[in-house]
Amino acid sequence: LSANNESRGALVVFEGLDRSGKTSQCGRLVSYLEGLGHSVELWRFPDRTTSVGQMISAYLTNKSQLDDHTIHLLFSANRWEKRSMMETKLKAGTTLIVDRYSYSGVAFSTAKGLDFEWCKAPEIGLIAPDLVVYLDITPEKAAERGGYGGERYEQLEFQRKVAQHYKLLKDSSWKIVDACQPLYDVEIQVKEIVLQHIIACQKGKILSSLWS
Ligand code: 2DT
Repeated sequence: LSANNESRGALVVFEGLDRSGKTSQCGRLVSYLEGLGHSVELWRFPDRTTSVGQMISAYLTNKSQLDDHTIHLLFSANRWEKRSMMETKLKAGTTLIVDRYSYSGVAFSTAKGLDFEWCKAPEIGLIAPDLVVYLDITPEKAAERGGYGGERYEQLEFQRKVAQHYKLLKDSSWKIVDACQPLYDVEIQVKEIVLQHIIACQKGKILSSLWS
């Protein structure tokens, strides 16, 4: 199943509320795909390693205060600064498993009260995912999983709003997976869906842009 030179990698994005299991599922999936011989990388947004990412990290950990529009644009800039590398990797045949993307950007900022179309605008022209896996869990169940960290946004009332706004973003690239199931059942479903999409990309599915 390893990619040949002519086939591209798939852009697979994981979205969902905090504590929905995104990070564990992404990690397990990447190990599984590596085991099958795929060229695959695990990415996440925000990417806190860049200078923009460090500003975002300071904001999320309450070490700095920023206007809501400003932080929104920084999250977007953090994706734009990785865009060309993303395209290069995909075209070279590497599948990217990405923990959060533009949907988090729009869902979280609109949950604070920013305008939906305004929030989408800076994302236009970024690479559209081939697949968005939405790990679906109610905010209450997610909270029961214990220990939101101390970061901004990790509060039940706010997560309720985020959940409502995620729903407005759902399109044909989304697959909703019930994240209340045992971890292992979620994992099996995720693997199956993702493999189908990797194969479609190898067969020549074209790359497209957000939000068209
Ligand atoms: P992690 O806990 O997954 O590192 O996320 N967020 C994320 C936004 O508000 N806008 C964005 O564009 C992205 C990618 C979601 C950190 C927090 O940042 C939020 C949770």
